[in-house]
Amino acid sequence: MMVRSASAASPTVMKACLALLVIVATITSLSCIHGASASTKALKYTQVNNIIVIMLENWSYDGLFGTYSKGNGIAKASSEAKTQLDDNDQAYSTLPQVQAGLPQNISNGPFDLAQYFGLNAKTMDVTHAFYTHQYQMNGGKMNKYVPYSAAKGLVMSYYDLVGQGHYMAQLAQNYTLFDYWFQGAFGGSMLNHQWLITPGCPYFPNPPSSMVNSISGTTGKIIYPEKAITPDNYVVNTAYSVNKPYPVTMPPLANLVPSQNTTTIGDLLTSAGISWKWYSGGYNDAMNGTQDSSWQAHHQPFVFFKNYEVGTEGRNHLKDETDLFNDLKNNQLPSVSFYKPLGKDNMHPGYSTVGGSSEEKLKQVIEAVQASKYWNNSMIFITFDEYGGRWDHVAPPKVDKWGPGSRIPTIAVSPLVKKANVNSVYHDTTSIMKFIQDRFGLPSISTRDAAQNPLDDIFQPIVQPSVVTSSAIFQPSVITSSASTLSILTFTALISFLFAFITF
Ligand SMILES: *[C@@H]1O[C@H](CO)[C@@H](O)[C@H](O)[C@H]1NC(C)=O
Ligand SMILES: *[C@@H]1O[C@H](CO)[C@@H](O)[C@H](O)[C@H]1NC(C)=O
Ligand SMILES: *[C@@H]1O[C@H](CO)[C@@H](O)[C@H](O)[C@H]1NC(C)=O
Ligand SMILES: *[C@@H]1O[C@H](CO)[C@@H](O)[C@H](O)[C@H]1NC(C)=O
Ligand SMILES: *[C@@H]1O[C@H](CO)[C@@H](O)[C@H](O)[C@H]1NC(C)=O
Ligand SMILES: CC(=O)N[C@@H]1CO[C@H](CO)[C@@H](O)[C@@H]1O
Repeated sequence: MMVRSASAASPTVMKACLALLVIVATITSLSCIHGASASTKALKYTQVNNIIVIMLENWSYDGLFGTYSKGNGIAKASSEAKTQLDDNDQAYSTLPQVQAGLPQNISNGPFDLAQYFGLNAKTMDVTHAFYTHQYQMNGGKMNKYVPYSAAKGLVMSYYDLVGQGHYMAQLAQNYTLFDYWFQGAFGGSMLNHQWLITPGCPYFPNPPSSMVNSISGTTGKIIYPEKAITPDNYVVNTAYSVNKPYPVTMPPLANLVPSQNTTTIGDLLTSAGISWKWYSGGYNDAMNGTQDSSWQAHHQPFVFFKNYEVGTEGRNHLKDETDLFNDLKNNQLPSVSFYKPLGKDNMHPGYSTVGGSSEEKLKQVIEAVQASKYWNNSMIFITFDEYGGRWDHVAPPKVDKWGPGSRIPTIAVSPLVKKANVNSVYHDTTSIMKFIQDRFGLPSISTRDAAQNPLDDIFQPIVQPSVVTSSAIFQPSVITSSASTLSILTFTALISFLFAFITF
């Protein structure tokens, strides 16, 4: 502004003004350099206008990315973690198999499933539940997955997703993949969808006793079969809300979880006046009572909460997948979007595949964002709810009694993130709410998200403060280090000052 209005003045006055401006800019930038980390961090976050979170289903990190040489994969697993023990703590000679089509002579250890089943094949669902998961990890040795799974040796299988050229693997290679990112809580899908929106478990006062686990006094473990609720009434395994839309198969009414009243990330966004939506494949049909057979009501975390009951203001935030594509097309994407594909498109073993319609749906969404006006300032997180019962070799850090559980694949896709990058800082599902909080200046909800590591280290090096770069005097491109900023500025200021002085 100042530079432009000066154009009417005499050249001498203009040069003097320019010189003065440069000096001011230099001093300003010097003070910025002193406070560099804080201001640069804030700048990184404010580049992001739209956050899009895509949650897929039931695969561990090693299950999909264990062969990617840039990350901490299967090649780095200890033989203790690779060698599965049976009920009597003896190593299996070969993996016992119950999946039709898998031979009984596969060696005890991870194996490439593509030798038997391609990416478009459906294999059985694999046991994964809150307590069982902890027993499988065996105090961090990661060697009891097979005896604690109904799918037996199948849990040791993986796909070489990078080698297969899968679309998601390309994204992982092109943008930032996390190789030390864990599911927020132990166990399965219901709970980890909850942990995406709030760091805590649903509470069910006075639940039916048939739903409550009891702990054996002798082993200290649960008495099988594993049920949905802890002895102190927290819902940790699959259960359904009293609120619509209901599951395909309706459980007894007494088993439905009452509306929850704890704070979610949605509540924080709403209070701050920041737009957001949760989009799901199959939502409209499910609300109409014509659910797709692969509709999963327990993958709809907001539905469990009082603020999002049918008829509330909050319910307007819950939308169908078709609305996501329309909002992108019509330039109406909210600041924060969550996207949950329908069961058949979510990569979940048993009713979905890693290739086929799941891969295609992911591609459609990413390409729709890339084609929209939002892409340049967007941050897309592709993550998984949980490990799906599959082996992973990395023991999670011990944080609290709920988790975190196994490593899951997570990818940050954005023109703003480092390219071909692998991030190895500890993160879990709650890192996504942490990112949303950091971007929009929202408070944390509990100690878990409060203590979570920030994600500012995934950004590419950034252009320095706009007070410097918007000046018409110099057009620095990307300045990556404070040292070079300082020397360029000082040099330019000296030359300008000298030049102005001579002209006087
Ligand atoms: C398992 O047995 C089959 C048939 O005898 C053989 O072709 C295959 O190589 C064996 N696989 C392993 C991993 O030993
Ligand atoms: C990843 O980058 C490669 C090389 O630039 C490109 O050919 C490929 O289309 C990209 N894929 C995706 C999904 O971004
Ligand atoms: C929230 O739910 C809990 C558990 O059901 C209940 O004890 C508490 O009174 C509720 N709080 C509010 C403010 O409704
Ligand atoms: C219900 O069905 C109608 C007709 O297919 C559709 O227009 C509507 O969006 C559906 N969903 C809801 C929530 O009403
Ligand atoms: C996004 O950035 C690219 C490259 O900097 C630029 O060419 C394009 O115009 C930008 N798109 C929008 C919608 O701003
Ligand atoms: C269970 C499973 O393997 N598949 C998905 C993923 O997890 C949830 C619960 O853990 C299942 O209900 C869902 O079918």
